[in-house]
Amino acid sequence: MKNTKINIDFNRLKATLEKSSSIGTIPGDGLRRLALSEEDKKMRDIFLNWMKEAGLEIRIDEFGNMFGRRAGKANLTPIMIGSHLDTQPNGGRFDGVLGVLSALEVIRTLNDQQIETNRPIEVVNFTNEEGARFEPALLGSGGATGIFSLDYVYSRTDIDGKTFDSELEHIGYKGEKQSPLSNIHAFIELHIEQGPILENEKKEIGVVQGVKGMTWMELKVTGSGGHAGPTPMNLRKDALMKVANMIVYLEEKAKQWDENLSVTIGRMHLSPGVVNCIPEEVVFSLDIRHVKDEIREQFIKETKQDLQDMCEQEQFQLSITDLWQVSTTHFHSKIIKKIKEVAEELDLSTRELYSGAGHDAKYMSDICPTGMIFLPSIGGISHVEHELSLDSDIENAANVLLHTVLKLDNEQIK
Ligand code: HGY
Ligand code: MN
Ligand code: MN
Repeated sequence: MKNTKINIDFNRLKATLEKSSSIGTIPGDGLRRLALSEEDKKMRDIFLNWMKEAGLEIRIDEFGNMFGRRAGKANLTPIMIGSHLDTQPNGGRFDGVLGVLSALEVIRTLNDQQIETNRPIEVVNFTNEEGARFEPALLGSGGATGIFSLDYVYSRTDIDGKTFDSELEHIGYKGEKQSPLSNIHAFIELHIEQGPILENEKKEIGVVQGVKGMTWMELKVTGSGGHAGPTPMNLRKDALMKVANMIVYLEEKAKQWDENLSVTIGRMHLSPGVVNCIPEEVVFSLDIRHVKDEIREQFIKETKQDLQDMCEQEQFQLSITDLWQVSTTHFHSKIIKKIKEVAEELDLSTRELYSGAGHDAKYMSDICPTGMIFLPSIGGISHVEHELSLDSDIENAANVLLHTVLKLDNEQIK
């Protein structure tokens, strides 16, 4: 840390992070803290306590989003900072968590330094950012910003058929219905990059320009079942063999299409799903992302047609369900500028980039000036147990968050 008046207390942030890293642990240094699970509840309870200890005014909304407000001198619109505490089933210790705990550290530092900001500062933990247990992603921030209706969010079910509604009730975080978030001065989210750019280019801070657009779909291929033994190969309509061809086609088309296009099949279920029965039906997910909406949309249009043709040619049925889609988000130019200024004032090297990962900042950007601060991910990896970021990078990014808040507190943005 170089030439600045105040710093966050990194040892305290590290201890806070270590406490979080002990909730929902899985082998390989990872975390399994699925939204609205017992582990999520445990972490929420601890975070709630930390917010109370920091003297914050607590608010929990109908989506289980947790807010903690530190009053400002004047009753101005707040600066909001935060991210998510839920993880992937094989998640790491930093994705989302760092954004929430760094926000808490900013509050604790302002308290230590007895700094009275002009504006209220609000810390937030958004529910179900990952979309791992309840699809799609960003249900908490999407609900809070009025994108998703309460009924839609509450009706989402996990793999066991449990609803968001019942699970939120069960963990005791179903708050009061509130009107959609509005009148927020700015939202800043600190997050690990989850990609290789900052590390490869040896840059300390990522000044995020926006979030890539993405589409989630579910495809169901239906063929014919049968006995694994006596059924001749040429008489089969094996849904899994068909899907295998479709996947090879998807990979080849994506690679030829554009190096910035990503296509992922993350979830698959086949039935009947036993050794000696020919798969009759396969259901699988498709996650398609690109920073240019028109490129992503054109790829999807062509792919849908090609996959239909591939199935019809051999009398397979294909049904495609659109689960979720968001267009590319471009963050507020003045916020981007401020984050860059702060990083440079702290003598930190910067790199502007778009995020390939989705974030709550995407929906917050629809309702207020928004920006993100990235720190490097070791090996550029995330959504795995051994996701890792260096202490020095964590400290740098948290200080950029602190000073961005202070800079925004004194300046007009609109
Ligand atoms: O899907 C995403 O990019 C985020 O991790 N939820
Ligand atoms: Mn995240
Ligand atoms: Mn994630």
